[in-house]
Amino acid sequence: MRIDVLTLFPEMFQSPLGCSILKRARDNGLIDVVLTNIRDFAADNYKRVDDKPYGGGPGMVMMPGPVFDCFEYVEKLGTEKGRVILLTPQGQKFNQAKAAELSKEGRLILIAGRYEGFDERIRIGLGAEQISIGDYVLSGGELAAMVVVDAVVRLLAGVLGDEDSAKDDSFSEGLLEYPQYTRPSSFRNMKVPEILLSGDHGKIAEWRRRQALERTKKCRPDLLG
Ligand code: 6GU
Repeated sequence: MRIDVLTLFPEMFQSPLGCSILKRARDNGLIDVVLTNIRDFAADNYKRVDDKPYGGGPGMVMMPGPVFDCFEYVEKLGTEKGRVILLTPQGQKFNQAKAAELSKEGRLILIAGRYEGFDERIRIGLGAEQISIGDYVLSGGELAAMVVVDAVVRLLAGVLGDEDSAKDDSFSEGLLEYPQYTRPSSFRNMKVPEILLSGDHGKIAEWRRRQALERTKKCRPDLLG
């Protein structure tokens, strides 16, 4: 998968992309992440990318020109058109189903905004879909873009080893994950449930399923519908 990210702060992405699973996926050639700085497409000598909102009001709005020019440059870097996604609090809320859907694509083009928002003509002109990662306000779309990249990439074939397979993850079956334990079997007088030490794989699977259900009922009843 090719992932292009258009952002005013490409340096924010270096650390998440340079560690752990995302780093391994890049090193193994499973994903190609290309960061492009929208400011490089500013038209004036001050490198301006934002301006005051028409009609007044607080904050600044991302100008359409630099984002369009950046997008047109980035689009040509790849062979396929890809899904174009604006990260904005106005978007559809991101979830595991959306991550699975995006993981089927050959190319994603993510656009992270700063300031009070994008000039509306960016969304309309680029035919972009909008994604939000939750009902709270971030200072910009960069962290949201990283969340989307991480959730999508770990679903790609070959990214997770068998050891950290995604199939038992919370949400993948519409339930939270069952409780996990590792050594020691007794820690500060808290014991690992006996069943997990029993070696009876049928019983263990049944216990885990019941725990996942109970946990979901208690912590996230909304998931059970
Ligand atoms: Cl995508 N952007 C911003 N600025 N805030 C958010 C968000 C995105 N998703 C949730 N909050």
